[in-house]
Amino acid sequence: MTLKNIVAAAFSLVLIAGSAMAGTIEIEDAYARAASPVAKSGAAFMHISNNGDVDDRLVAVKTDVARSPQLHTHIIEDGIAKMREVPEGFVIPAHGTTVLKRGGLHIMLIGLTKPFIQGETITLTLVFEKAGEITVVVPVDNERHDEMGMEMEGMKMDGDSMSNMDSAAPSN
Ligand SMILES: [Cu+2]
Repeated sequence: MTLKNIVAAAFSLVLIAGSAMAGTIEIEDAYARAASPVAKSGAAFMHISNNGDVDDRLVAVKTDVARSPQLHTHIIEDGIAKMREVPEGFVIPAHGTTVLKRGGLHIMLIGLTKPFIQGETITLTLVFEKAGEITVVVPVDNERHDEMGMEMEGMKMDGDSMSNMDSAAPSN
């Protein structure tokens, strides 16, 4: 076992509360962020692995930190990066990992009920089609930059969801 694996294993034990051993789903490297202390929306990212023999699907997220948690992806339309809700959810393939990251699939937290303070944690309950509900304690890391360094500042939202967003400070 490499040091990285050991760290990841320890990290996931800390992150997953309660039903960590239930089902075949494993959550690693979760973090959440918002663009500023007054941002009205935030986002969460993580690696979701499926150790089972059948595909599963993340279909919803429940949390008390946002009035409207949504599953989002990014698309490029007319050369502009935009976010779209994914109503069917995210497939977690059997013996595979689905990565939620900046610029890609993510959990959008619209209508924050509290500021995201660096170093604090939020609690998300992920609802899977087969594995059921898994509650994850997610550290807030507003300062983290993913490997691609893809910044989404200024990105536009489509449609009605725009009015729910903090357009002055998109947080993803
Ligand atoms: Cu989004």
